[in-house]
Amino acid sequence: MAKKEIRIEDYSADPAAQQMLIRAEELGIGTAFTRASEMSPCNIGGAGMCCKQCGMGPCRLTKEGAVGVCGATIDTIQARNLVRAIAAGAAAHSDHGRDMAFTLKAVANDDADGYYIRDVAKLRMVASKFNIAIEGRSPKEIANDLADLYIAQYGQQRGEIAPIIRAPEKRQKLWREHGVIPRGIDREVVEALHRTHIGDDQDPAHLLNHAVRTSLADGWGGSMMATDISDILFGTPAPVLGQANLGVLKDDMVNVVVHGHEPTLSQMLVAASQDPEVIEYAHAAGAKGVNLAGICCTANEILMRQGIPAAGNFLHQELSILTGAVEAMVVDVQCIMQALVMLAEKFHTKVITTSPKVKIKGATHIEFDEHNALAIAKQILKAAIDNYANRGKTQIPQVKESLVPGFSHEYINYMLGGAYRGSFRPLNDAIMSGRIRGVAAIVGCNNPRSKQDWLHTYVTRELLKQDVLVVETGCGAIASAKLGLLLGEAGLDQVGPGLREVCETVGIPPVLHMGSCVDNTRILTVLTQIVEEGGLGDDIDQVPAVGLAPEWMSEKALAIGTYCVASGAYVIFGGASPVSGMPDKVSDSADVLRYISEGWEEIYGGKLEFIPDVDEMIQRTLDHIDKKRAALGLPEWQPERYGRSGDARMLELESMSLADKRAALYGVSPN
Ligand code: NFS
Repeated sequence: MAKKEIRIEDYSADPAAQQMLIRAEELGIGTAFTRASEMSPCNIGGAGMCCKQCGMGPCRLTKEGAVGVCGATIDTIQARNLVRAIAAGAAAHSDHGRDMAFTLKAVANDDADGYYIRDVAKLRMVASKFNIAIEGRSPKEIANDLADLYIAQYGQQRGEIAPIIRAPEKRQKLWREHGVIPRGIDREVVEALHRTHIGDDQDPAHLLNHAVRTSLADGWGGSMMATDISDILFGTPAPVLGQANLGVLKDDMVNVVVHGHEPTLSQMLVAASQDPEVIEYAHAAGAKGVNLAGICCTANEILMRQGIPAAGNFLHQELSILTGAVEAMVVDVQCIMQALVMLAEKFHTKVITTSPKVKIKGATHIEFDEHNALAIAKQILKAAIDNYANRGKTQIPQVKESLVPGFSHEYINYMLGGAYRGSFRPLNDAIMSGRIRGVAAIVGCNNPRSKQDWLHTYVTRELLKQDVLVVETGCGAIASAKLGLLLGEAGLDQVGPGLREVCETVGIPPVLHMGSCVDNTRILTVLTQIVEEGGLGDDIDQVPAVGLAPEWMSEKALAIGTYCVASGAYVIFGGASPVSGMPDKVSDSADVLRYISEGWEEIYGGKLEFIPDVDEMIQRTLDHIDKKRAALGLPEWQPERYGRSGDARMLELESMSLADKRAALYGVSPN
């Protein structure tokens, strides 16, 4: 069969990406886009039907009723594969949190040159949640105790990890009843590996119960602590103006692209890039200075705090090198393609690895150490500046968009009520009245198996038309940013009338950028506060909200999806399910698939589903939101009731009786 011809426009919805893909084609260079189209995914492994847990296999269960050499059934194999993926995702996020905790400890003990406690209010708030004394104590004393407490969560063997107390009480009780509260972060990850070793846990439901416990060690553990500490050390995000896409690279400056996840390195590179000594060094090399730009979640970390531009999301890492204008790509951990080194050899770009955990053959390794961070950051930037002279012909796409990121949970609280009346009340009221139909969190990666950014932005646009408030993180947020959806005024004419009123009144974009992927815990905190504020049920599963990862690809995404489900959310992933089996060949292969949807919904009120069709994804989101609204006794969503904000509406309301006013505003019948 002849291979289907793929056009550049089918690879990416982003015009900057399209320009770079044309350049790659002209230069005869392959990228993840072309490699994905040349290599079909393995449909046996992809559907979770391959077991390679021991040396008797790998066993491929492709026939009805087939079992592995040890007798393992398809359900056991799929559950084991899923548990391992979730454990890897939880390990990645949580290990990031561990390093942050070590940095906090070092800062508290004056052993981390160049780092400071920037947000003392958040430090005090977080510490007081864990009954750490704050009155009359210095920030460093408090930070030292908090760091000790957080570090202890990793090695704890019994009991419950501390941050669990931040979930709604009803949810904690449910978790306790089902025995899924993590005892210690490392313990759950290790146990996931133990249980999935040959000859261990073989009951799919029992295995998946541990997947839940491991994911909670991420969402309400490692990731949540990572977010807390990043805010304490680098500041809790508030709206700033930023820019996104490859057009942020500059022809007359030394371009340093920071790619990866941990803000400890990127924040220090920001500081070093503004250091007079470094600027002088760049001038001497004939450049106007050092231009820093981010890729992936590191981009989000420095974008939402300092407004440092984002060069792009996951699939932009190779494309940025293809501009020929990047002197150094500095990477730490996670989502870094090995292809970068081979690609960089075709240009002058230096790939610099910095983490003791990640080395890539052919890359330059300059190891980062938080105790000596500023000096190392300067050394890295000087290596990039030295490389400026080697730059050849460049082609920087003149494509970039402005955006306003930085909507932390704390800022949302503030923006709705101001400094004196900070509250979630207005948001709850807007949802209760139907002005906002519900909330969707659209998160996760790019995946070259689908057109880059298209699913993210199509789903976002369609839900906005339906008065659904959208919050975003990770590479999904950068997708929306690049296509101009994260600016206050942009596209408000295409937003539903009720949501538009709220956005205009509060002065916010209809899509709120909440940070990096570890910051998905901010969404958990927002949902908890919505519950605590009252009027939308007493647990997260009652809130009219849905989580979506339309272009997911990483194991971290599976961990996030699972902790959101366990927290009560309906979570929809795009693309293929890793546990789909081959229903036409294997009769009982739908069991794990059904269990993580219907089974988990019965227990946790949330479910995990994989829906390849984008319109079905949107329809199921809206159906779920409406179902939750109805269960709460809220009025049906009626878009024609709103959209006339401002004085005209106030005058109309003034002439009404109190009962009619209530009916008009909240849909409550006067009787
Ligand atoms: Ni999240 Fe952030 Fe992006 Fe996916 Fe990778 S960067 S941690 S995993 S690709 S969203």
